[in-house]
Amino acid sequence: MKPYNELSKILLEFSIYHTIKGDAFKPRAYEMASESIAVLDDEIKQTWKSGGIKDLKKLPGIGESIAEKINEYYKTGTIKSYQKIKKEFPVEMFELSQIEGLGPKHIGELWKFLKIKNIADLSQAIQNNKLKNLPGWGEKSQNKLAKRLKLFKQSSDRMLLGYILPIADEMVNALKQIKHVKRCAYAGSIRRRQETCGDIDLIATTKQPKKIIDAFCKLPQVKSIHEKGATKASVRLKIGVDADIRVVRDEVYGATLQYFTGDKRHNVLLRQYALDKGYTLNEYGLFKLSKNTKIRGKLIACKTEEQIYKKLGLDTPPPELRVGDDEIQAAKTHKLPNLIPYGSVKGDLQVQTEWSDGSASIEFMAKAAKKAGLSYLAVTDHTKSLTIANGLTEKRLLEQVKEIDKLNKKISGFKILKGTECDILKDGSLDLPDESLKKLDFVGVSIHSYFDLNRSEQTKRVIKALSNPHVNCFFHPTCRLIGKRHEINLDMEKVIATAKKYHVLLEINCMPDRMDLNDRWTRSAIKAGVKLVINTDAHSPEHFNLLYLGESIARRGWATKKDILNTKDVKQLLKYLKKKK
Ligand code: DGT
Ligand code: CA
Ligand code: CA
Ligand code: ZN
Repeated sequence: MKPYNELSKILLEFSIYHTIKGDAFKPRAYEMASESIAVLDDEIKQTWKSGGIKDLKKLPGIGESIAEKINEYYKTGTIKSYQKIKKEFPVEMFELSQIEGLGPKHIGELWKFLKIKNIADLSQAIQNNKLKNLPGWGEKSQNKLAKRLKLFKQSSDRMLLGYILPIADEMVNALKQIKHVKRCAYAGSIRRRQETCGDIDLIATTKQPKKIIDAFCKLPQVKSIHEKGATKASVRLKIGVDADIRVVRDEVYGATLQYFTGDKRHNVLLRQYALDKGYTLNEYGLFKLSKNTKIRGKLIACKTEEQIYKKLGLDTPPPELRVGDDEIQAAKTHKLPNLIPYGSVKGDLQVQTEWSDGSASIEFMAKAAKKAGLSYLAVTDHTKSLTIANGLTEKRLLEQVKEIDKLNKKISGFKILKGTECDILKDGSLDLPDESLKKLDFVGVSIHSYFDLNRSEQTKRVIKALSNPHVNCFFHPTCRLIGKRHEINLDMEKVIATAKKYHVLLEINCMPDRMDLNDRWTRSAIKAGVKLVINTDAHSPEHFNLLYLGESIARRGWATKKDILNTKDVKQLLKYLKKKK
């Protein structure tokens, strides 16, 4: 589902391969390099072009040997040592690793015992009950994997917003460069900022449709062409989804954009609403209904969306709200919310550093956040029970607190807050004692274990954690990973009420596969009067650029600026947090 490019896939396969071989350090380095290349390929290539291996090595998480491999790939389009690995071990490691819970160790075993190379082989083996008899597997783990495989297959034809939106942007920008193009935009689920999208829907206006269609079909993102007509085309992209384009005259831009933005339910309701008022609405415009159905009625509006909604007596709902729920009613009574504008978040309150499983130092992360336009962040490294993430003990946390004090003296115009992402243990107690929590500016808590508890146990566990007087925020509350892990079984209504009672903030986590809270729970929380924060959960510097994803969810959840606490500056934020103490 991620648009891993070839190089980032290769690097991830190196990581998996070295894990299978029992290497302790290489895997993590390759994994981080793979992530960086997936997100920042263009920038990294630029760095390489201008400064070669030497500058590549300066990037966080890229050492000597990885820099050499990246160099070889950019130069020759392949890596020799990688081809050698694939001969010895001809397994689609990347593909298989996309299934939650299928780690390198398992991938190695599945090849060793059953010669499983890819997803197709795996499905077959599960169907034939082959896994349960493997050493260390059993019926239960086979069933669990079968479920995860199903979830993976269900979602594999949709792409996460965080990955598809930048590509849609690139395509729109490329088409806008063409002389004959007057306007160009993406519509559909991407414009509505849905958490996953089925395809890219583009609209362009021009007097020369053929030129635009030709240019669209030749974009570098395109892999093959499904259909190429005079005013529309449909293609397959290299990243594994389709893109459609519709080319129209500039006069009807508004009507076409409205129609193709959807969603379908919103359009159906709006069309019915228009009919009731004596109009008909389609992708070419809003027309007065004529008594004689053979004559097309008079054109009323088509140039802009605003014009169309206005002629119908409605305010224009922002695309994020167009879901066919109660937005048309709100538009009619001027009750649409004043949504939080993009770019409103001033500080990031969940940031991991190299003290636990992040890739960069506190100072580096602070500088990157500042560069991304933020004025504060909270360092929230994991705590000790999360051993795989090198979680902090009380002692190390104290050392970190001292280091942050020093850094704050050194850096100007930016504030680093002392925080934690403290694990909620199975019984709802916290992984750090109150004495440690007391010393921090910002205490976030989260669940990273026992995802399978039943509803009443899981809810009790969370309520207990949130009732600790030092807790400020509940991170990624439902723990779902889109396409990989379902929401944990939690009575969210109760959790929201608890957050309200104890003044605990709920997080909207911006990681593309988390987006947690989602739009629905965001709206419920706001209705209940709970304050929220939007955090990137950054593990490396480039993650600060993901804030817009959380803002998308906030907007889809009808949030205004005042609902999101980290739109405040650091002074006001600290004042709010102190009230609790
Ligand atoms: P997706 O691609 O599954 O993430 O979701 P959308 O909403 O982008 O759906 P898509 O690509 O099938 O169509 C784009 C928009 O075009 C959709 O939101 C509304 C409009 N549209 C497409 N087909 C129909 C239809 O049969 N009736 C109506 N009213 N609108 C349609
Ligand atoms: Ca679409
Ligand atoms: Ca479409
Ligand atoms: Zn976490």
